[in-house]
Amino acid sequence: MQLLSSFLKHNKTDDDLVEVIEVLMIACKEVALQLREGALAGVLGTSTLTNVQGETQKKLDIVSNDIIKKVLLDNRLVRGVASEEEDEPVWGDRDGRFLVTFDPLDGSSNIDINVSVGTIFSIIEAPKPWAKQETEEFLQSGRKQIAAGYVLYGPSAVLALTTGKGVNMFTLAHTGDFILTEENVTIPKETSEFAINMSNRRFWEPAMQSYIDDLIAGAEGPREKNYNMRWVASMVAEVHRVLTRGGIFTYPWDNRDPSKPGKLRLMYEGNPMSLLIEQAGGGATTCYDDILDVQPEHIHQRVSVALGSIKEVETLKAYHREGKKN
Ligand code: AHM
Ligand code: MG
Repeated sequence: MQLLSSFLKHNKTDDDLVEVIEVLMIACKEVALQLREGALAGVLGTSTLTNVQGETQKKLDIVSNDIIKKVLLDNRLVRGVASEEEDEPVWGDRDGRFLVTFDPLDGSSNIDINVSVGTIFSIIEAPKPWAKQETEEFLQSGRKQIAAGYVLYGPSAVLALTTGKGVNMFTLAHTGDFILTEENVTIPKETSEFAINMSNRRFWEPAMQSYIDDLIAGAEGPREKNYNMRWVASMVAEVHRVLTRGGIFTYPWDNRDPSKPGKLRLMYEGNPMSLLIEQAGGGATTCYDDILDVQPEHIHQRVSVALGSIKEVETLKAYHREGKKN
């Protein structure tokens, strides 16, 4: 039985990074407790507030954001945090080495129906720890991440973590420890399972429409095999399924609002999930380019996301390269 901290130390992870990951897990344990209590803790339902993206915030979005933000900013190694639920970065210790971005409770539309949600996080080095604290410091491409992961709050709470040397999973035990339960997670190269919100079909690019239509056509169609579909509407649960048994998950660009290249956010969702997927041998693309190579222009930027089993991701990219139309 290996505990998270001893696993990281055994793998020669930088001591400061171990400290920040441990601190983050203290916050995630508190979030897990709040979720478990649900209605008993009076945390279900919607607040009267909206976030910078105009989305109504659930009470638990705010509770989780406050817990994670406080725990991180109390640590001397954290120079600043950027959260999906905050308008601007929030600054901590000026000499801190790390910047942390997070989505405190992804999939929060699922909270009130008691379906899995999760916390997603990404850690980068502050480029100039001695300089003025400015938003631009966060605008680093996903390749610069030194650690990324999520905690899935499902039937069990599971941490999936990468520090750039593969992906490992840890399950939260009743003792409060995260214990290694899956080492060197590897995504199967091929799959027959896809995840997309089909109700948006009419808004997609023609290439995405024909790719999905061909999956649905099954054994009689050009792909010559049957595919199954899943949609939890909770990215952490979808990515966990993909890491566990393969698949392709996509929330692509659509033309509902031309100013938004997709629903998901690059810094809080796209980048950390893409690093996990690539580290487990899968692919993560905007449908054209690697998500990890996208240069962020602002912290709440959105991105088209398709990730999962490498061969399926390559096929999806080929449809887009060829601009396939029905
Ligand atoms: P959120 O960060 O506001 O919770 O939004 C992100 C979530 C993802 O977890 C999920 O993949 C997607 O939104 C579901 O969207 P939809 O409701 O359109 O199916
Ligand atoms: Mg989210």
